[in-house]
Amino acid sequence: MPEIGRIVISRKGGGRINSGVCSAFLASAKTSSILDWMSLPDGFRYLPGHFDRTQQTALAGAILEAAKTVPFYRPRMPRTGQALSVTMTNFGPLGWVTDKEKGYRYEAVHPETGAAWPDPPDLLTRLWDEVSGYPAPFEACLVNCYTEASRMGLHIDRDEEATDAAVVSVSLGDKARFQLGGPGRKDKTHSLILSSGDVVVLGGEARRCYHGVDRIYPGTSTVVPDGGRLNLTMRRVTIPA
Ligand SMILES: O=C(O)CCC(=O)C(=O)O
Repeated sequence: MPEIGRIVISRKGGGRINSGVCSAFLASAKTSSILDWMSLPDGFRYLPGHFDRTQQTALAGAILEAAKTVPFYRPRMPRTGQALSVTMTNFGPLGWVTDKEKGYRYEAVHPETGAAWPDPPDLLTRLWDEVSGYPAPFEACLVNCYTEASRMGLHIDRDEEATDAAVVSVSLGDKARFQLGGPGRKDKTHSLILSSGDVVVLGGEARRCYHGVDRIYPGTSTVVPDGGRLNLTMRRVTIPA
């Protein structure tokens, strides 16, 4: 896997420019290089290694514990019913779900068991308070489970009313190649290797940008007991009263 240094990236709408150690940007013919980071959208923040190994293990454990009552299920695309390559569950008062019949939406209960989504771990609540800059708590924390073959196509998160709130994302387990583009589907994409413990914040302009995951690097972490990658994305769904 190409790695060219350890850097921290933050664009001005997202807060201060960080310093410290982190993972890696990479370059390819189709994607931008580290030298292009100034063209990243405002409001993008990358906090590498935000969670240490102990915290990563605690988060992975909390997810596996939650999965006993709200098991990972296989979501389906609206209309076509095509299965996504990730499985999903949620924490919080609301959870993001999708199926053939009703499509993308937020629901208070698991689509198969009818169980309420569990409360999120305190580590996530604290992270939101620290980095989102939003005056109300997140309502949904989607947990995506990736195997080696899983991908997440380029998309913009559009199912929330509170589009002024950042989306805060935590990576656990195997490394993944995250892609961040612009507001147009065909805009140039930047690629960033996300490692276990890394946090990404999509606020400001970045909140309205295409993003996705086009590769998983299997066997690159032991944080998730059975291997693979878990990604948590925290979102405010409704506009606070
Ligand atoms: O897995 C990731 O890093 C990104 C997840 C994502 O884009 C989403 O859940 O909307």
